[in-house]
Amino acid sequence: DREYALERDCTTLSRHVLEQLHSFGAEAQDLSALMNRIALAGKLIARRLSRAGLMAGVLGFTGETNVQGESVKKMDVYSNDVFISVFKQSGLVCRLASEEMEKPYYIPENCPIGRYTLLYDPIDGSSNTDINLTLGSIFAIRRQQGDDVDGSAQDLLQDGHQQIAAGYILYGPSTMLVYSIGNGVHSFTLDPSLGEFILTEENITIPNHGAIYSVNEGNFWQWEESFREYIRYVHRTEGYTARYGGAMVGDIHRILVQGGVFLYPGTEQKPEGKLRLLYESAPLAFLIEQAGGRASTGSGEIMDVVPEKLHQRTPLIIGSKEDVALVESFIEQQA
Ligand code: AHM
Ligand code: MG
Repeated sequence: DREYALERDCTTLSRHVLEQLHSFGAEAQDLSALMNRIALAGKLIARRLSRAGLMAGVLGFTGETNVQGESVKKMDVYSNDVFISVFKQSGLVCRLASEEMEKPYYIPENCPIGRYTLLYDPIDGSSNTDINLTLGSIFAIRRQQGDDVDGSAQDLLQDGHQQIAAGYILYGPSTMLVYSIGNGVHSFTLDPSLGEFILTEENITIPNHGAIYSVNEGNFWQWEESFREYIRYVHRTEGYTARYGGAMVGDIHRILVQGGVFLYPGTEQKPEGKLRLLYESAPLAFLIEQAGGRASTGSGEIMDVVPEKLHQRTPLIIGSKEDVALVESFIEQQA
């Protein structure tokens, strides 16, 4: 037996996506092209991040405030632009909606044929940007519904079941891409020397329970009592451990692999919490459910929430089935 690992090296993301697409019929080529472009965006962002500390003008703030009221970083802008650039002249995506743009960005030359919308958070965990820590990008693909004649994107205001693909790119010690097109969850690691994402694990399943709870406990006194009760339970019960990295792509990746629960509850000042439904919570919910986990708002499934506006926020409890159910049981007790 030769031990080149050639078989593994050749299991690239693009080959894998093609193999997954049997049930998509005429759309298969489109989806494979979409995933390839998302991968290219991930490579461009990863390349810039890996040299950020060596180059002038990459790190720090732009001085602007985005639609969320958050200070914008140069990497947020760059990464937002990367996704737009890779989808220009693709003929695939007529519009992109992101955390950094108040309204969707239209690519008019794609619109006659581009049947998809890309929803994305270009840099998840922005506070980690300037200190060389884990970051992510989150994405989801939806079919264009209707004509959106007035450009208000009303047709995007639908539940998470309308997503046809979702995933994230994790910028850690290595760059990983994790995706689902409704047929399991699969992870890939970027081999920088090949410029290819190579299969790491196919059909990932999240454990039904895990030791990790991941939440910003600095908000403890701003939560509803039910969340305080849950945290008190975790503190006095053996077998729990806290992990919170400031970028939920990293925290949720850990939970996908090891089990546990990530929470971002509502606070007094922000009853809906911080995280946005369409390009943060819903894509991650799609992915985690595909891996056998759950995602809840505390009163229902994330996947069932129909937003009223593009940048709508929602509380998020996501991870292993049993751990999500345990948090919910504390909410029910207080109700
Ligand atoms: P961002 O996309 O603007 O970076 O916000 C999302 C991030 C999550 O990745 C992370 O879990 C959370 O915000 C951290 O917020 P906080 O500092 O309030 O705990
Ligand atoms: Mg984000």
